[in-house]
Amino acid sequence: MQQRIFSGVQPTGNIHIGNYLGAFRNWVKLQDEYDAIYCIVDLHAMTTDYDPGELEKTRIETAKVLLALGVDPDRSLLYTQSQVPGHAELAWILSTMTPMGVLNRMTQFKEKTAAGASSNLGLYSYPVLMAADILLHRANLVPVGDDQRQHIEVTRDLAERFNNKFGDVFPIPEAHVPERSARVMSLTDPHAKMSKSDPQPKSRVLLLDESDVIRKRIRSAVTDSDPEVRYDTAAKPGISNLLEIMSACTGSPIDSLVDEYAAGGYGRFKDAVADAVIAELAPAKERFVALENGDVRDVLREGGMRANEMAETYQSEVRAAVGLKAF
Ligand code: AQP
Repeated sequence: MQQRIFSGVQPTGNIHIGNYLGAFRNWVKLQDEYDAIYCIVDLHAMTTDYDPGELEKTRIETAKVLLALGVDPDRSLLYTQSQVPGHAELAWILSTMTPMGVLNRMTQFKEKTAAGASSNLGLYSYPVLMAADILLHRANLVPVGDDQRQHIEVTRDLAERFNNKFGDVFPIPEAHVPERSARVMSLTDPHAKMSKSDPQPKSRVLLLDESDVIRKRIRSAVTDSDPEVRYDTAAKPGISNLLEIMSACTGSPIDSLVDEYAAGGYGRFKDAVADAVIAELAPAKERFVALENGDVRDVLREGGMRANEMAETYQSEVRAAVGLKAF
């Protein structure tokens, strides 16, 4: 049987090149090799402060970005999490076997609350809902950025706990993290991950940024005072981050980029990085403009119905296993 992949994205706006290079680019590639399911995880987006009207807009915009990047509804299933009640139901079942100690270790919860997010129960139990998202569809592989490794470990642990207690229901999924650019760093602080919620817009390049904005962001990226372009994440984290981004966008190995740009100063190198990012994003930006919101809604409606049918079949197996078989 064909292996299945599942992955999700929060419709929280500000989709950036980290999301693209770390995850979405693989989503597009892998849809030819795997049975692919991609989900706009709107229930997750409610775990931090949000505006309902804005959420409505960003759900459509996120789907539009994914379609523009090449997620193809004829080859993949694309839908929103709230269309499929099985996500929340399975999350509840899994939560009954999640030790608090496991959740207490989660770095994302610690980082988000330290940055000012309210420490609500939904944010705390985010990894349980994420495990449910993946296990609901019996996924074998989860294409994500490096920041999600810890959550995939929790998913594997919960799948094993469930299988040991109730029988072999879930495959044990694996993370699929790209070799390069799995953790794109902030342009204003190369020690922190590029992030949608960073209050500084200068910290990221958005997929929908105009070319002149992209160039400005990259030119102002924090680097260091020694003008040699060299890959050294400890001594030159800013330049190393730009090298990773450029390598991911051009396909050229980092060594050959270093040979080409070692001398000549940071200005020339940063301009070349900007050219590479602009060229990489241009086709998707054109397709984004051409997509109609109505068509995107149709894709999501259809995807949600199919995902719900599949989830219902799978959930009846879970209900039977845990003693909740339908009468
Ligand atoms: N900086 C990054 N580098 C590589 N991959 C990244 N991802 C996120 N940031 C980077 C990957 O993008 C996918 C979708 O992300 P998400 O929307 O589910 O996660 P997120 O945590 O909301 O994204 P951000 O930008 O990190 O936002 P905040 O500021 O809310 O924390 C995931 O596969 C993720 O690994």
